[in-house]
Amino acid sequence: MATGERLPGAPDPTERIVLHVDMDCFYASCERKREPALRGEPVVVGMGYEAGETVGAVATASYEAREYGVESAQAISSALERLPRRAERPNDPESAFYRPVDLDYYEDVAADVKAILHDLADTVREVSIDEAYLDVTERTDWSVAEGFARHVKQRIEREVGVPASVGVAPNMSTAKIASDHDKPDGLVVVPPESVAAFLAPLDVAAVHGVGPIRARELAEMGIETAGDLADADPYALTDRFGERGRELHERANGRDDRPVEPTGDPKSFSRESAFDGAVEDHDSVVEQALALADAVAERATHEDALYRTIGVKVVVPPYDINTRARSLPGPVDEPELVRDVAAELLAEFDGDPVRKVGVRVSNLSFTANEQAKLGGFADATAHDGVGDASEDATSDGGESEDGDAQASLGDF
Ligand code: TTP
Ligand code: MG
Repeated sequence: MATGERLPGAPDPTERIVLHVDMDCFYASCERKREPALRGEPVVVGMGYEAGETVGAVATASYEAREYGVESAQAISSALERLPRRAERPNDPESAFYRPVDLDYYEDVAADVKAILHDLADTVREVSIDEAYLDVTERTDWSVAEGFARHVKQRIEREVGVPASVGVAPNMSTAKIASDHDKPDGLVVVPPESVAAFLAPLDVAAVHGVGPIRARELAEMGIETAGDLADADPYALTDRFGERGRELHERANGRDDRPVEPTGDPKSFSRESAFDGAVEDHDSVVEQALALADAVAERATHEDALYRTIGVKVVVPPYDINTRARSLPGPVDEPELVRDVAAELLAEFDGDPVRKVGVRVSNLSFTANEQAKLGGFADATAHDGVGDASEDATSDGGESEDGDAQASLGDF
């Protein structure tokens, strides 16, 4: 039954083209924009370097300064040991220009960059002052993606005057790794057929979510490259790191089906979880889905969101993604209804092996609408067992629960 067909015209999540932009040594580049004499020189942006000051940290350093070991979050005293102030050593090339943080100015520059990004993509997810994901599936094609990415870089450089690194890949996590791969002034395109070969040789620390501590723990398990992580036993990773371990395994394998969602109110809340292998016992699948339904409904309640559509996602081995959804007559906040509808939608998959199950509420409204709770359709719908609710299906491959760039891959 659940053979993984998609509705005609429904987007295939594996066919996204995602572009990740991360500005190079951003604060330092902004300083160079207004003070061109700093171009090509070691520049350190931070606090606490003025005479009489001793406490402060480096916000960022230009790549010339990084060659001396100066880096973000370092104590300013350590930076000054490595590179004294040019003001005090005018003729010493092994010294740096220190500048204070001027966030207002950097935000102005960032706004100009973001305006260009919005012009170049239908969907832009801004994740920090100097970083954004673009879904450019409709704007380009893999055969010309490199030219498109070059155009993005050139527009930023020409119109704003600050350098960016760009990564292009079929999903967010791989695009982020790609933008980081050849910094500064990087441009790395990883088409779908190259994802595995691109990731495999990278140091495991390149995988987003692997910091120095986790990298050490992974090394203890004999995992040093992203390829090692991709080949590792996901259950061993889950034992050691919990659900996060599974996410890292997915990322190392280049799998990440989160759509690029604009910042702001989320479009949906969803949770999903993978089984240890394919599960054929329908009751177990439903039981898991009910727990997910509760978590999703709780999240919606917490965010003051009403939802009009309740959906499920069922992944059948190897990677057939099936989504089903039902729309209600009006927006509700009804945890019981999420459970009931999820269980009903899953009935279609009774007997199918299931690798992963997810629950989602969408069609959200955030205006506190007490009417919905007090007056009417919520109760009516629950009464009727949603028998008169219209049914539809979505195949968007899922949406991120909170959309954060570091959001759990377990969300859809
Ligand atoms: P990043 O993008 O992490 O760093 P970057 O742009 O300076 O350098 P890269 O070329 O490696 O991307 O952060 C963006 C800005 O955020 C950075 O310019 C300064 C600020 N920042 C801090 O203030 N403190 C920090 O610890 C970090 C990491 C960044
Ligand atoms: Mg940056």
